[in-house]
Amino acid sequence: TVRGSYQDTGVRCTMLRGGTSRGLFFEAQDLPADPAERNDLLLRLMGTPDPLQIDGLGGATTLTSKIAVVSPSDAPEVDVDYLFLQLGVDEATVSDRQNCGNILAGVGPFAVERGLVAAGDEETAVRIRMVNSDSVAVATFPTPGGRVEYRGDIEIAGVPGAAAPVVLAFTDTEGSATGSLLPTGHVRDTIEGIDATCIDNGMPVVLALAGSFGLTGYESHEELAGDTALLERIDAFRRKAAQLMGMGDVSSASVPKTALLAAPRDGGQVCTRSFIPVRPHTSIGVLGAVSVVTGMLLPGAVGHELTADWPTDTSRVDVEHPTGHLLVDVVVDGATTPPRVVRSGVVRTARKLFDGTAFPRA
Ligand code: NQM
Repeated sequence: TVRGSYQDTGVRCTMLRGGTSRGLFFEAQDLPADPAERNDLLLRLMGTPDPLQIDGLGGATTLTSKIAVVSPSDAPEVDVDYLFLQLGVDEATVSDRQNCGNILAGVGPFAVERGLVAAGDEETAVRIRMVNSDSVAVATFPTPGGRVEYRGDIEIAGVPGAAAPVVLAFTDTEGSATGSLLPTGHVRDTIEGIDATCIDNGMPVVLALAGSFGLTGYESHEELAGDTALLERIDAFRRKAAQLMGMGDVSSASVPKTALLAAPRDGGQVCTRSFIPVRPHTSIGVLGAVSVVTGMLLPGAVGHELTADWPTDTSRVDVEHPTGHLLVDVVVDGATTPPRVVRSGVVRTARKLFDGTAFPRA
């Protein structure tokens, strides 16, 4: 059987850290073409379902249970297609309903390593179609002498040490999972009695002020993770929001995420606590942060009042999160109806951790 053969031969696999996530990267041709068979194989490689993933390659968190499937693209003006799959940890779930901007940081280097894209002499720009959201990102990273250079001096919050920059520029991220930037049709809604802005610029996210949930917004990850009553409220809130966003029943989906906002307190421009979708994030997702900032920039949105202090001469927005800062670049043209995203982007790093053959459990 197919199962048996993968246990004997294994599967060609590269593990990379992308931003603050870690994932298994595959070429599509090395995986079963049938999605059900592919998902079954991926769960057995990752060691899901098991809270420790002791018999697999996962790291016992959702941020380390991620998959990238990469293939040459037949779309015009695109080099490779990238399908992101979020695996559960203790539940046997595989979801293609969300994208991941952190794992994305590893896709360009992976494509060059595997010869899917020819490297430039100094740096390489890889045009990546993000299949989950049918949008394009351009990843630019150093390739001196035609080889990917992972070493560099860029530090990002949540990752020890420094590494080479991977600059990610996004286009067409509006409505990534829902079809529109403001999926409820409003810039502000009242959900479960709480003022909310539902926004989708790369990631569907529901924004609310931390104060609306009786929080300061400066709670630690552990405090939030231990507050069961809060997490239940967050879940009810995001499920109701999902209905208004036309996403249907999301009880087993990893989207929409929730982001709670507060005034900055560490030199940034907003302080965030995000939930993916119910467990608190140790930092914040890339596309999650891009969506948060996009929402806040819209007049009338939750948190828009905080943007009054933002410098007008820069599009670099410093987003505070539980373990540091994430700088995102978002430019919105609010003069049009509906508002239009002119550009968004972020700087990440990535590192190849191993390249070899991965063996699934039975
Ligand atoms: O928002 C976590 C992460 C993410 C997603 C999650 C992400 C993004 O931090 O682009 O990267 O939302 O589950 O990797």
